[in-house]
Amino acid sequence: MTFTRRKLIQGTAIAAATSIAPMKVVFGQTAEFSYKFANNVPLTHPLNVRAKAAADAIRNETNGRLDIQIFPSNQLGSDTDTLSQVRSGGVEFFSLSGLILSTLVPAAAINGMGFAFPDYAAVWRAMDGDLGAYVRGQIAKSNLVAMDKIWDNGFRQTTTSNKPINGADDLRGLKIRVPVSPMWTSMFKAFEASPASINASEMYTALQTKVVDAQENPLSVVSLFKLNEVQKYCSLTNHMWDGFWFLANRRAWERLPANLREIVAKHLNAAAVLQRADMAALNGGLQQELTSKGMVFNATKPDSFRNKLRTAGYYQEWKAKFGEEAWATLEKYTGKLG
Ligand code: X2X
Repeated sequence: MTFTRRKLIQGTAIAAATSIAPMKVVFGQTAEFSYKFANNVPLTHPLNVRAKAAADAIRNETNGRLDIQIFPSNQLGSDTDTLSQVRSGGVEFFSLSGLILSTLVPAAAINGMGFAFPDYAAVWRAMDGDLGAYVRGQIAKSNLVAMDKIWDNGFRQTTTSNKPINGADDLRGLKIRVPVSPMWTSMFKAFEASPASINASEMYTALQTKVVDAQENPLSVVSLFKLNEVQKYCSLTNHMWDGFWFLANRRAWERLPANLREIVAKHLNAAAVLQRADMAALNGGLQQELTSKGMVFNATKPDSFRNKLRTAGYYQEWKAKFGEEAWATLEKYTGKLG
């Protein structure tokens, strides 16, 4: 019996038994591979909009053999939990900031070096070039596979409930939420702030209950997580660029036949490139939108922040941690750092 006929017959039988719309049952019941994709952003984030379109395209092109279900907003657990699940295979796909991934793969934090990339052009040259290839090589040594194209999270800005940040001095003593990663803690300690490592899923509540007074994220996250409800000031610090690696559990990835893997990679990588453009368009209008909702913006100059990091030994420390090869690869795209 051919795959299609079997599918039809099964679908008809189930539909007859349950009177649920047959097409839905056919896909749901007969997908040969049913994989979960977890992430930490809401369904409305371009990452999920494009991932959903890619999942649909993959389902179609594989004739329903691979069904990818999306679990947004940390529904399956915090980033730290989900990282364990994608390593063990409980979750097949997970998109994660390289900086958080660095708790497992230290090199993955490198794109988050403070004030390294001047603009998106430099980011994509590096991440689609040798720097990204280097990091993916390191990721491959763990139990994970990273798709070639990294997705955009964005250049990060600083929001607070109590004062604008104009220069490095304003960060001193600031209770600021950062994601769980040594790169963030180290940077904000160098600024003499008081960083608290908190998963994205608990960020809103931590700000609302004043466990912390500040956080830092791209404007897209500020808006889509509605942080403007609990934060007043937004200082355009652009202190680092952060992106999401689209990760697969290695065994789950290798379980897919080669032709399916090719289809998946093709659609996910194409979706990443489209998502980058969505993010650029989204970010373009967000300052105005957030201002209309009551946030107060200010521009900053990188010099005061960079000097503070330099004096604190931040660049030296990370150069030693990443090693000569990785550092030289980064500086190929950013120019001399530190
Ligand atoms: O947790 C965050 O701040 C977020 C959503 O930007 C990341 O995934 C790093």
